[in-house]
Amino acid sequence: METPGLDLEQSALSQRDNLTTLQSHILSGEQKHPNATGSFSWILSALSLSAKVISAKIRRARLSDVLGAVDNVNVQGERQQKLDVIANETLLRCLGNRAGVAIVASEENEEPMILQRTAGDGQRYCVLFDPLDGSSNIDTCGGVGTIFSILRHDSKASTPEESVLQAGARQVAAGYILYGSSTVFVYTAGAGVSLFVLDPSIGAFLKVGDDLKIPATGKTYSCNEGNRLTFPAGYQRYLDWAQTNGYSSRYAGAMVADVHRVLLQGGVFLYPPTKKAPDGKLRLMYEANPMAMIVEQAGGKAFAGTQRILEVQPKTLHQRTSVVLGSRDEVDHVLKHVG
Ligand code: AHM
Ligand code: MG
Repeated sequence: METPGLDLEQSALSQRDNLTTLQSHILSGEQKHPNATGSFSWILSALSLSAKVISAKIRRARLSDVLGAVDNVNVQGERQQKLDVIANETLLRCLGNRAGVAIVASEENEEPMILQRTAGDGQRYCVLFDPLDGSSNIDTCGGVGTIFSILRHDSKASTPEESVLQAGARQVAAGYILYGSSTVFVYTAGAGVSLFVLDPSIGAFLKVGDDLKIPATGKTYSCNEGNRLTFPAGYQRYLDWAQTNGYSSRYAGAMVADVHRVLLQGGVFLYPPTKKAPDGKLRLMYEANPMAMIVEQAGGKAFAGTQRILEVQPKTLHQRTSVVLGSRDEVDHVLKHVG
């Protein structure tokens, strides 16, 4: 039977593949857990709704007044782009009425927000997100994304911040949405990584890949080489080694786009410490942890210096970290020079 508007011949799905939407994937995941309350599924469906709304806004950039900067400076001291603000508000509005969400924390807001104050039932979650990663790409039609991390809420914590300050290894789920030449939703709940593509003609994310695996090798490195002279010596030695061994450089300037390429094609993504950002630029809780969970679930590796990112115990919500992640063997090559 054909679904109106869905051109199966043109899609990656063959005529014989079953069609699975993100929604049905989530529901079948829930059925595997007899004690599930449905809270977790509602959160994922809120994230899927946010992704569709944000994607639609991005697709209309330049047609609607969504480009450029607003007057605000966010908690990171960066000028917010209009779409940063729109994406942040969309996520807050979609997650705001979901019963399972106890706390949300956004890269754009200084403090985590408490959404529900009722007594904890052990099934409530903290949702952390970077609403629009790589937003400096927006004005030039480059790839941008949303990154999210879901943690169990600690109802005994005395402050919202205390509840969310958990090592990445304790994430219940993590994922990202890449608004690129198509909109893709990549997610893991700890049992492999699944990939969905938004079919705009029917308004649904369709599954195109399950249990993704990063190739163990890939002769591509992805970093901002403009900072090379201020990288610690080990990273500079790694780049010398990579360049003399025939590696190519690929850098989109948006972590979501760069990590997505590494996930599908292999290679390594690195954002080392620099003179300007001695602890690294990327945020542990909003960017590094969720990406590290996805990469590890896909058989890759993710390190901050010589420590596994997922084992770093966060001290503050907006903490920065250096990042090396991607194909198993490629991360090892970097660590051999850095360690
Ligand atoms: P953002 O969340 O403010 O957009 O910043 C994070 C982005 C990452 O997506 C990307 O990997 C990195 O910053 C690029 O930084 P640089 O311009 O220093 O290379
Ligand atoms: Mg970001």
